[in-house]
Amino acid sequence: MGEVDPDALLRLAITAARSGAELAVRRRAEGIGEVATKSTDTDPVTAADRAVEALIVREILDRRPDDRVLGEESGASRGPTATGVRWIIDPIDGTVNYVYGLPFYAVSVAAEVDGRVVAGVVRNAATGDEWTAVRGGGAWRSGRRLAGSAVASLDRCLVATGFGYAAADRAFQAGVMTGLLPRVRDIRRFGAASLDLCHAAEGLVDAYFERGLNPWDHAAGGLVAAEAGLVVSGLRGEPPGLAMVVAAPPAVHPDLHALLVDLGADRGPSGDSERAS
Ligand code: LIP
Repeated sequence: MGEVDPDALLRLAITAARSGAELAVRRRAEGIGEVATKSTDTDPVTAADRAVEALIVREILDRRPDDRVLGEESGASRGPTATGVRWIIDPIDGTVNYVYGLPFYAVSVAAEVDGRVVAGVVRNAATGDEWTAVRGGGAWRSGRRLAGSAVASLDRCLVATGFGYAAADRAFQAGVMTGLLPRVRDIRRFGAASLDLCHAAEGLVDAYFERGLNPWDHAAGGLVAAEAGLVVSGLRGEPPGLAMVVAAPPAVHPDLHALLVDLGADRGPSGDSERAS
């Protein structure tokens, strides 16, 4: 497999994400139309989710036909990859916000080489805010290098988090909140994991954690957070994944990690099955 240039992958990711974001906004202005559901009755999918993903996949594979794709709506493309490159795509992360018109929904595109994310972009389609990262090249927003929050203690942390679509998951996560809230400054629930991770990378919040995320929710945002100097992990030595994604500055990650372990935050009822696309 020839050498793959992460900067070139990032440029393609940005081009495709911008086209996707433009289409998402245009489709919303034209009227969202029928909203279907997926894993539960409160897990929405719109025709725009599917159209945006199809556009992004087409733009990428037109340029790199031998790559593979994992998309929230279309699932994983089949067969071995001739290039070692796989694109991980969330066409509209924060679909509930998109349906309601809350300006917190994003196109998230990550490029993975031999199983490791090397480039990623998250674009808030409503505001045009865009975060990018290349592994080893730092995290950026509008030409400014990001460095996360300088918070020194957990009790001063503004923590972003999120909840699942299944009532049983939310009941479990509410229990974790009961134990966490007295130990931090406050929480924020914005409704899009990719944006939460980028907000943490920029220090707009101090830390983030969530259970039940799929690769497309955190692949690009996780690289942005890591390249901003945050520790991005699961719990108990696990990598970030379905059981848990935690992102926090090195100064507070150990305490947040320990608290989430104490609260059994990665041991919920049903977060173990990937949401069927
Ligand atoms: C959303 C995540 C969010 C989570 C929601 C949902 P979607 O992804 O970004 O963090 O709390 O439950 O999973 O469904 O909008 O692509």
